[in-house]
Amino acid sequence: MGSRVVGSTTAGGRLFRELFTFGSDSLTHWFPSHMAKSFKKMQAQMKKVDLVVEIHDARIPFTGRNEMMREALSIKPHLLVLNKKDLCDMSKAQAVKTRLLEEEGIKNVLYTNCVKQHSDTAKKVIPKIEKILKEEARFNRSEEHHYTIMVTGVPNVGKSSLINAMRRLNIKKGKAARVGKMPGVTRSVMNRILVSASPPMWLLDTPGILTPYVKDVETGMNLAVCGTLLDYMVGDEIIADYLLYTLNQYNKLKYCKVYDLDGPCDDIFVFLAHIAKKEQKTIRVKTYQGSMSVRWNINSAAVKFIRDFRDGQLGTLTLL
Ligand SMILES: Nc1nc2c(ncn2[C@@H]2O[C@H](COP(=O)(O)OP(=O)(O)OP(=O)(O)O)[C@@H](O)[C@H]2O)c(=O)[nH]1
Ligand SMILES: [Mg+2]
Repeated sequence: MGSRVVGSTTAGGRLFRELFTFGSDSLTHWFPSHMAKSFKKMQAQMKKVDLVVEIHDARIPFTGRNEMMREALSIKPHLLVLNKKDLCDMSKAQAVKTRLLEEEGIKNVLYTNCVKQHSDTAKKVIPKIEKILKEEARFNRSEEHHYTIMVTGVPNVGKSSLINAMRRLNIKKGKAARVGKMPGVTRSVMNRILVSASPPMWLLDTPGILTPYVKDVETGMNLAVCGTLLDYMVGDEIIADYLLYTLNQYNKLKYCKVYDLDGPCDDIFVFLAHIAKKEQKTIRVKTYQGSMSVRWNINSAAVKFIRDFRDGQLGTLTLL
């Protein structure tokens, strides 16, 4: 992995850092054995599958999708679902769709929000799948009257949530797939889950699979900010620093109001110390002399900043 990301100099006329530097190369390889096993299993299941629904985080439509998986599964009709619509900047949606078509030939794109109370957008998935299968006549198994759909994507983008939302909305059934805040909740390719009675449609939930090598620092950090890598592998303070850098570059300055700052800040330690003071987050540390001393808890402030962003408290963001 390279060591820096180049950004623009100003946002709203203010001067920010031009580069994001990343000290180590340790982020390049994360491919736990369950991912390798699942990938093989998914390839083996392919012949039974009518269409692949690839889910990705709507905040990072152009980074982090698994290229290896894309090639392996491209033999089937494909729908790209950009989930977490509530967290992305929807004013960019048309530009995103145009660029996906022009650069990658992806013509079927749908935005969804799978959080329980707002999951109506998931209703559009089945009609869209039916439409694609009708249009792509060569894939249409006319003798069959039911569909098997494989749901793929990198970790934590909402694959299991989409399956549950579709079940809830179409057949009024409860949760069938486990969901969680941390990546890596689904560990193996699951049995088929019924999500629609008419037409009968079964979905295969799969574990999030990353490419074995994250190709550059920007991709790695974008995945990290969106909670796709395990935070401890990257480091809370590094993720927080990249997030601050990115919010400034995109002129997304709602954080100033949320944390009562007079203006934007580009120094992560000044910024985290401010949050720690505001939230009264302290930590007791042992000094060289052996006595205990109370300090501002920078790490806990970083965790709060990242969590606030992921919960949508700091506004919406789409990284182009
Ligand atoms: N804000 C928001 N959060 C979502 C949405 N969809 C899912 N989530 C949350 O994202 C997290 C991950 O959801 P999962 O459905 O477990 O994701 P997954 O892709 O199955 O994850 P793995 O099985 O770990 O690969 C959970 O905390 C969900 O509640 C959405 O549309 N908006
Ligand atoms: Mg899952």
